[in-house]
Order: sequence, then C-alpha cells, then structure tokens
Amino acid sequence: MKFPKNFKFGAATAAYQVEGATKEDGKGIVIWDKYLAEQQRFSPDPAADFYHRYPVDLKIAHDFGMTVVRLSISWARIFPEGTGAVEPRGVAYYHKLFKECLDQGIEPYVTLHHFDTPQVLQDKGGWLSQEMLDAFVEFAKFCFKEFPEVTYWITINEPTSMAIQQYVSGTFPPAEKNNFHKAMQAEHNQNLSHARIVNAYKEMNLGGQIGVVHALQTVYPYDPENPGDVHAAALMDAFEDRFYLDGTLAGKYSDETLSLWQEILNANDQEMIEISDQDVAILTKAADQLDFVGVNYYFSKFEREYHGVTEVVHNGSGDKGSSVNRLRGIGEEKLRPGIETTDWDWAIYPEGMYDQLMRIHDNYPKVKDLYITENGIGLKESLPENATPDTVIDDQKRIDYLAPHMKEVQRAIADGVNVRGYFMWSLQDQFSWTNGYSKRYGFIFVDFNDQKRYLKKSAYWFNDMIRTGEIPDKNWKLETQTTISKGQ
Ligand code: BGP
Repeated sequence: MKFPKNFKFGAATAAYQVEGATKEDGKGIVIWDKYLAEQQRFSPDPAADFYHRYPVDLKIAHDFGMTVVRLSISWARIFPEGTGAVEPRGVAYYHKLFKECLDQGIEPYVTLHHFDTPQVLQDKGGWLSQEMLDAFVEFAKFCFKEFPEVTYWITINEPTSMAIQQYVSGTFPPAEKNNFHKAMQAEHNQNLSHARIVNAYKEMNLGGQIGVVHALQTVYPYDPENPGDVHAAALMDAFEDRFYLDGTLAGKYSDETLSLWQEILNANDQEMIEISDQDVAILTKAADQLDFVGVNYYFSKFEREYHGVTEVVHNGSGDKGSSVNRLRGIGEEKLRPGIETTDWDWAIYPEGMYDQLMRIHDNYPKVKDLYITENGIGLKESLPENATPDTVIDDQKRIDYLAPHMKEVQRAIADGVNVRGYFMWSLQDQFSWTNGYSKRYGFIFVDFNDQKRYLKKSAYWFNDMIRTGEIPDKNWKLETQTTISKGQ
C-alpha cells in the first residue's frame, strides 16, 4: 500500500528542547528556566544546540528526503518580557532559521506556543490570566506580520499536556496538584486564545494555513464488559481529549463532555467554570475557519473504575513499571495483559492511532485536514565506544515502533481520513521536559558531550519510505547509507 502522492514526510522539534542558548541574544526567562534550576535534575543548555547548529540538522533532514519540519518560535526570544519591547536578535534568528528551511526545500510548520510561557506572564497567572491570553494573541499577530515566509502556523502545542501537568499532576511548572477546577479553566482559556488567534489570522487574510496540535492518547476501558471501566474511560477522555476536541474542532462543548467534567469536579469538591455565550461564539467562528488539526499520538490508556484519592507517580527516569496514575473522580490506569510498554511505561498500541483518527473523522465533521504532528518512541541509546563519524546507531526498536503506527495511518487514510502528512518526533535527540537527556527520540543521534551528530538506522528506513511511498517490509536492511551524507 502506498501513501498518497503528495503526502508530506518530516520530523518535529520544539524551540526549548533543541535550541539551548537560553541566555543568549537577549532571550527572556521562561517557566522552565526557573523550574529546572530549582529542581537541579538537568539543564536545558545546550540541548541540541540548534540555535547554532540548525543548518547541520536541516541539511540532514533535506538529505533524507524530508519536505516538512515542525519548529516552534520561542516567545521570550522575541518579547523577552512577554509583551512590549521586541528583541531584534530573536526576530533575526527566526528569519535565518526559516530561510534555511526554505533553502533546503523544507516547509516549516511553526508552532507559536510549545510549553515555554514567558515567566513574567506565568507570574501573572499564566493560562489562568486575561493578561497572558491577550499577550499571546498580540505575540501571534506580531509573528504573522513579521514572518510572511511562514505558510503553516500552529497556535498551541498540546494544550492538554500543559493544563493537566501544571494543575493536576504537578509535573510542569508551577507544579500545582489536584486542582481540577484550574485545569478546566486553563483548558477553556487555551481554547479561547487559540480561537482568537485563528480568527485574527483569517482576518489578516495572509493566504497561509492555521491549525492546532493536540496530544491524543486513545482511552479504552480496561475491561470493556465492565460498565464502571467504560465510564472511567469516558471520564478520562473528556478530561484529557474531548474538552479540547469539542472546543477547537466543533466550536462548542457537548452536553456530554460538560456533564462528565461536572462529575469530575463534584468528586473533587471543586467548582464548575463559567463559559459564556460570547466565548462559544468565538470558538465556533474559529472552528469554522480552522485549516487543520495535528494529532500527537504516542500511546493509549486503559482505565479502570476508581474512587480513592488521587495518586500520581511520574516515571521520569525510564524505570519501567514505576508510574502510578489514579485520579479521584476519573479512574485508574491499568495496563491490559499482553500489551508492551516503553521504559517510561507508555503502552505501545498502534490501533490507538487508527481509532483516534477515525473518531476525529466521525465526530468532528468540520475538520478539513489532519496531520500526525508527533509520533515516536523514547529509547535509552548510547554511542558505541569505538564510534567513528560514520557509525550508524542501530535503533531497530524505533523502526519496530514506527512501522505498525504508519500502517494504522494508512488504514485510516484508506477509510476516508484526510491525513496530509506525518512528522516523526523527533528530528534529533533533544531535551525532554520531565525526563532530561536519557530519553532519546531522534533520527539523528546527538552526543551531548560534544554536540556531534550521528545517524540512526531509522533515518535510512524513513528515507526508504519517502522514496518509495511505501512502508518498508519486515526484511528491510540497511544498505543505503553510503548514498546519504551526514552533512556534518
Ligand atoms: C509531546 C511534546 C513534545 C515531546 C514529546 C515526548 O508531549 O509535544 O515536546 O516532549 O511529547 O514527550 P517526552 O519528552 O515527555 O517523552
């Protein structure tokens, strides 16, 4: 089976995870700078030093046949204080970066917010404050005017990961726990500022496209025959996914989504948020004009009925089996027997990719185009002792993960879902927010000691798929490395 002719293949990155240079050229402080310094677990510098080495990585992307790459603009490089004075060196950097992409025949898909809120705006309440929402809209409008070379914009990356990790699981700064009310308010505010940005972009009539990227773990009942488990899965889905899908893709929250949320809040003795008719009008207008939705799919969840207290243990070290996820008023995560997980306890379940795509297709008919904007596997990988610049890292496990997921993408396309492209997470090894540097995702191996690049086997496999338009079969062997340079 072949991918459609104009299907776009590429890889994804995010500013804070790749750029490093967090104190260079007048960049302002973002929430992670302070949080990571306090935690003292790992430093965001130099990450993959993309701030200086972007031509190397983009050349590799080009050499391997990619035609699209996801990048994000660090808001604090442009507005160090979130609003007000513009830092021209930040603006100049992104002009250079986008030019390099286009010179390499790569279309940049540019995210405006990928987890790195300026600290000054978090101090004012982050997603919970009107000031942050207004500032975000202004930042977006500035970018639309300043960077006409960008055709594809993404408003927010994974708003769900932010809201829930900031206010419920406490794994993202400001690391509050169990505040479901705040999480819901942040979710609604993100939806609203996303919608205002989409509407502003369309009013500016710039001729490009705008979308949003959601993290969508497909949620299943642990035991589909047990009504309690079925309900727990519905609660988890409303909490993590549906509130966003309704808000951004339908333009209004369904009664069922709101009543599931009400149940979560009741169970936690917390109040419902207010949603005005005016808010809904803004959401609807944006959903009608949205060009695409990006799906970040890594794993699925299996939920069991649970009524105890909330208990979350995050596996941020790759210590398999160490994570716990029990949320009062929602459910308890419990892996179905026989399902493999990564070292970070993410359930490998390719069917979840298909089911998620079909659900968007079936339930959100306004959606025009879809992309897989992230999909990949974090692995513990190291450089062999006798490595030479030509060493290729054997990441067969990544290929074993990607192949069945891409098959599910093909199956969804065959069943009528308009998937236009696929971005593997990630282009190069980089800094992972809550896991540091040991969870590697890249096609390009980065030696974080000296920033040297090495290629991984999966990059050649991916290149084979781009060239043939087909997923290489199980017997695929690495034979092509001499034809592609590392561009180092
Ligand atoms: C998504 C984010 C990325 C990236 C990826 C892998 O949630 O958009 O920024 O980090 O997941 O997650 P992690 O780094 O936690 O393994």
